[in-house]
Amino acid sequence: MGVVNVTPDSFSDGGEFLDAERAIAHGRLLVAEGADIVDVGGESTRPGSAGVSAEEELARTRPVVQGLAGVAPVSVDTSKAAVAEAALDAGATIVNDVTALRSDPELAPLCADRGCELALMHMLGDPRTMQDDPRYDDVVDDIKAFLSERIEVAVAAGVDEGRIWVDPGIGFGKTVDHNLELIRRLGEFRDLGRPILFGSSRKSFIGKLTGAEVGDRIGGTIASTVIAYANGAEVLRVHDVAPMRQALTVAEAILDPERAAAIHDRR
Ligand code: HH2
Repeated sequence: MGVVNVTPDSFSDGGEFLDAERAIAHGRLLVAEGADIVDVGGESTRPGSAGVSAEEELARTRPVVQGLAGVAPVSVDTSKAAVAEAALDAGATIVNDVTALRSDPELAPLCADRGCELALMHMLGDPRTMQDDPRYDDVVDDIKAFLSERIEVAVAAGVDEGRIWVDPGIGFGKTVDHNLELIRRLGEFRDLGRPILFGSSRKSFIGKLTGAEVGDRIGGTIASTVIAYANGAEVLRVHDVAPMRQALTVAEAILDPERAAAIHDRR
């Protein structure tokens, strides 16, 4: 899953793709580099961010979704039903909600009605407060329980359980140690019976461990994403698709040679 942020303030690429034409060109490039999905977002969720109106978010994302819809499966990174609806109308097939249906009561019925895929992510609190001394009894067990409850909420609203993906939300209300433990024990999320989405791309725990600035965290992104893949993650959300695709092709050939051969034959 390649990231296209149509925002002025995303933590690693804010302002680069605010213009729709540039965002579409970037999405096309990510697909050419090997992305199977493009994730289009119009609101930053970086720590401390304040949020934008639905009108603004919709105006940013709709033309980009429209421009990429024929190129690859498109997901829309939003918590707002109005934005998701416009994106689904424009050709998106996946809704990626970092609040796991806690922001907008209209989002679950919309996803149920449209039969789209729905990614549910864990976040502690909201982006303004999530990094203020986050605490868990057991970070994996607590987040598994949260995701299990959010799956139930989605299913109760009519969402097909078979279309739900789960995401532990690396960096969303977690210390460096929480993030490392989540990656180390990611396989435990397989108990939920749903595909695991994982996003560590360029995140601050890599900077804290290595001292690398945000534009220079590909090595840490690859290490954490390959380990997540080895531990069962199926959808890997990254900004830097080309080096990640190469790393995953090699990881897959080592860990899952039959699947790698089948994919190789298809290409
Ligand atoms: N991370 C970000 C945004 N959306 N969605 C899922 N499912 N999982 C993630 O880990 C995730 C996400 C943050 O990254 P980015 O989009 O680059 O930054 P920003 O929120 O500042 O736009």
